[in-house]
Amino acid sequence: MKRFIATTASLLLFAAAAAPLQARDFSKGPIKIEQPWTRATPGGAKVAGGFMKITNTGTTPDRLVSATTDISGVVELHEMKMVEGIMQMRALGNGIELKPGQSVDLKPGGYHVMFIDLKAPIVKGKPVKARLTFEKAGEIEVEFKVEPIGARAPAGGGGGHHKH
Ligand SMILES: [Cu+2]
Repeated sequence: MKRFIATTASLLLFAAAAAPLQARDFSKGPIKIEQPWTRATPGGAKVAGGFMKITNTGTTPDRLVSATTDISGVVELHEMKMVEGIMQMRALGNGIELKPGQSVDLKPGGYHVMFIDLKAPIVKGKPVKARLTFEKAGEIEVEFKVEPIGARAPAGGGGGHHKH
């Protein structure tokens, strides 16, 4: 019994030590980007969504204005919204505003980055590199971790239950 408990404890310790390595966070100036993730795409798919949490830790407003990547011809900033019972997606012509001290979640069913005209399928284990451009902070290079097809949240990072 003692041995069993010791083994369990060491496994838990291992899991706790391994967890921070999975979460990839990126930052530049006051802009902090947590856990960018996307999904593997089925063959022939031409679009994919990218998600992350962006925080403006500064005292002046900023704005995510655009993004680029090598894996798709176009990247747009989108919003998904229920309009009269119908889920609609629209391109955000003015980007995503980040007020001082504000965090914005890009997640399924809300704001997202849209990779359009994929040049190849997105596959698990091959992170997607992209550059996000902010009005004030400038360009930030990020890597989107690839979750399985149809995933609703990033794995291994607490499923979106961020500590505050
Ligand atoms: Cu979209």
